[in-house]
Parts: sequence; structure tokens; C-alpha cells
Amino acid sequence: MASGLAESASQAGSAEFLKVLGEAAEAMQLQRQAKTMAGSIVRGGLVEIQKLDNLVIVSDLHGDMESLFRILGEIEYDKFLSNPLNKLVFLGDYVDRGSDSVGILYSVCSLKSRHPDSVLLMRGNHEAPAEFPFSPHDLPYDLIDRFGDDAKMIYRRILEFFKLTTLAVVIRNDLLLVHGGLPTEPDALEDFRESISLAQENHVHSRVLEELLWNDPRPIVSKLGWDRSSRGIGRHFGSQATKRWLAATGTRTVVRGHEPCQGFKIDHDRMILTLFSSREAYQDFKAAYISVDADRLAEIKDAEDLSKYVKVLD
Ligand SMILES: [Mn+2]
Repeated sequence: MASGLAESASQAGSAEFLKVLGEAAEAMQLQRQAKTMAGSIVRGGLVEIQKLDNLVIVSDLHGDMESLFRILGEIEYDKFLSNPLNKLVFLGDYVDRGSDSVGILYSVCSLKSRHPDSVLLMRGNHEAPAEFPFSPHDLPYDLIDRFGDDAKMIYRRILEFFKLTTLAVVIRNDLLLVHGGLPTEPDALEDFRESISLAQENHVHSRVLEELLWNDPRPIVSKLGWDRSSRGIGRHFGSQATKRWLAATGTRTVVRGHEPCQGFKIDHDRMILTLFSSREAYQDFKAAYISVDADRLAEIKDAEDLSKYVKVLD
């Protein structure tokens, strides 16, 4: 079954790709309008999962089909996704760097359209609005290779789809999920639900979207609580921001992606677990995912505890 999806993902032409992208976008639009998906509240770019059976978290894929389908095989995804209270959360960065960005987009959209209650697609910095320039951004060229004259129109539809992806997920009083990191401006925390749910709409005059997508944790930062990022966009944030966001959201551990590592790494006094799920374009690093059931998740104290449920692909 997994190989059937992988095959369609690598071969789909323009019409088939647009159909699957459109179905996923429609499912996400409907959930935003209804403000709900099974066991969860949807507030624009923020999803709060209240009821959960099992959780799988997949981080940056960057066009790496082999890693994605190894993970889907290991979790027996067809069975896993048939329970609406099982959640498969992708932390974003589907595209660029690896060899099949289009195949990854097709795959995650197909999963979302077939299992809208169980699949959650988050936004990475590689799914950013056009106002945030970054590199490498190979996706437009991959689209030309794959779809020729249709590439421009398909890219526009993909950019619209990116606006519907989720910016942060709060899982019960356990986990806070973002792609990059935590916003450092204190006003973002006054009402975290509002600042995250509207971050996409407000991104021209608020830093929240940029910081969620681009920030990285660092052990030591300036007295302001942040430093300029070596990425040229986003910030390095200190453990004070992490502490405040955990307190505001009532959670114990942050899970984020964005930085290649040996599958996972732990920062900020065990408050943050960084997960990475792509290997193809990162030969010196490892790919991993998290798989944990709701009862065990309720018992974890911090990122060190959570790391027991990280599965590193060999
Ligand atoms: Mn990233």
C-alpha cells in the first residue's frame, strides 16, 4: 500500500497533482471554518489537540521520499490513520534540498485528504510567504522539471495551500509543537491563541509568523532574550522564552524541527526536543520520528523523557 502511494506521488501529472493538492486544501479550509477536527479545536493557524489515542510526529522531510515511506511503513499508516484520535503530525519543511519535493507534497496531501482528522500538516520556513526570501528554494525549478508549462500555475496553487498549514499545535497539557521556535516579543504571549491563530494574516506587521518558522534555540543569548540569527531571518531565542511559552500554553515540552541533528537533540534544560526526519540531503545526520501513546505521553516530564519514544531510522 505504501509503495502504491509512493508510486503515484512520484509519477502524478499536473491534473492528478492539482486534484490531490485541492482536496487537502479543501479539507483544511473546512476544518478552519468548522473550527474543529476530531478531538481538537482549530483556531486558524493554531490547533489544540484535547483527545488523543496515539501520536506520531514527523519532522523536516526536505524531499526525502525514502525516509517518509520508511516511517509510514513502520507505523503501519493505513491502520494508524483509520482512528481519528490517532494523530500524525508533520512539522513542516516538506520541500527543497532533497530529490522529490513534489512527491513529498503529493504524499502528505494525499494522506490529509484521505484522513483529514488524523493528519496535521504544519508550516515550515520552506513553506513561507513570498515576502520571506530564503535559499535554497528548489521547488519552483522542480515544478518546471515535472510539469513544464503548468509549473507557474501549480506553484501559485501551492503557495495558497501553504497559507492553510498549521503554525503551532498544543497537545493537551503535554507538548507545544512549532517548526522553528518560539517568538521572543513579549506581546506575542499576552494572548498566545490570538497571536498564533492570526500570525499568517498579521505577518506583515507582526514578527510571530517569522519567528515560529525561523527561530532556533541557543543556550546563551543577550539580555534581550534573543540574538540575531545567523540565518539572516528569524532569531536565536533563549531559555526564558521557552519557559514563558510552556507556562502560557500549560505544556511541559516543546518539539520542533528546523535544525539537522543525529535524529534528535535536547536544548534549554530539557525543555526542547529538536527532531529531524530527513537524511537524503544530510549525509552526516540521521532521520528520526516520535511515536508515543497518550498514556505514556501523559507521564513524560521533559524532553529527556520524551526522547525514549524517538525512533531513529538505521
Ligand atoms: Mn526549517
